[in-house]
Amino acid sequence: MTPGWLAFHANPSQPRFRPPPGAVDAHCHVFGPGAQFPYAPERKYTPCDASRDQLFALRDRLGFSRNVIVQATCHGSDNRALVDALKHSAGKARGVATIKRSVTNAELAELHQAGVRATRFNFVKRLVDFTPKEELLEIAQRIAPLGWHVVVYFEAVDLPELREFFTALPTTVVVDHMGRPDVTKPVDGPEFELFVNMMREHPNIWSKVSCPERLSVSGPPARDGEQNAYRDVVPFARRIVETFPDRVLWGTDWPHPNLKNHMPDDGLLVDFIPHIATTPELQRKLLVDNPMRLYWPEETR
Ligand code: 0GY
Repeated sequence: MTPGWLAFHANPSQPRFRPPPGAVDAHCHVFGPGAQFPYAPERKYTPCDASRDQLFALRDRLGFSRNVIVQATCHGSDNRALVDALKHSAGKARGVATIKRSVTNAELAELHQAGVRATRFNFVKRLVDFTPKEELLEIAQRIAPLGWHVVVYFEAVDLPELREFFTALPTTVVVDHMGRPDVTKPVDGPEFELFVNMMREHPNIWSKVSCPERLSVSGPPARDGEQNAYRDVVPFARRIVETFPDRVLWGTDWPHPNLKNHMPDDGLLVDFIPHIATTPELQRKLLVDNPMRLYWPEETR
């Protein structure tokens, strides 16, 4: 297990970019507090405590209206912190849980009632132990009738091996962080093309264009120049937003678990949005229409 953690940014700057009304932060987490909701024994890192109230305060500060809270590996399949946050969100948060094959129908119904609308399959080897694909497929078949979808997290080098599994899933599939492309490679090179092609051929596959701070090699912005923030990630995210404007989501990834060196300023992450979604229409789809359709469909009919 990785010892220690980096604390999230204590005083994020006020973004210059104003998200459209009703904007959704569609990838963020709550952690613990560990004394109340202990971290999973099998976790590979220990995060900083990050409470629901701190998340909701950040939401308001950044100009967002809603959250999609994603279960991270440090809480394993114990979704209590997530459910607690959903229940205290006044309907402004929905969730992505981690579930095991042994989950009962009653437990699924309880998660649904709390606001869970998806399950997450994590294939990032540094984060999780291996789960056989037939188990995951069985879970996907259990959650499909609830109208839930599957969120997948993996590294670009593993896509050739995982593609067949992803494209066989019976639900909408949302890919975290564009499948973690190597942004030192060309945006139209074979590795990213494999991902773009998968989305092109499978209209049920969506992508989060999130986490430039995890993908960037050029690094964070200088204090006075967010124009250059994570600039090497821009062509990748922009390509996905412009090619699939109705199947993209964006999130802060607060409180940025498991980052070893650099902790982003969440305000500057929001200022990254107009670089990747360059028109008000693309911004509205990315931040409002798409996440609402996926997580609050009853409000968009
Ligand atoms: C993220 C990214 C990471 C961690 C997790 O579930 C997790 O622990 O997703 C990571 O280390 O890249 O999206 O929060």
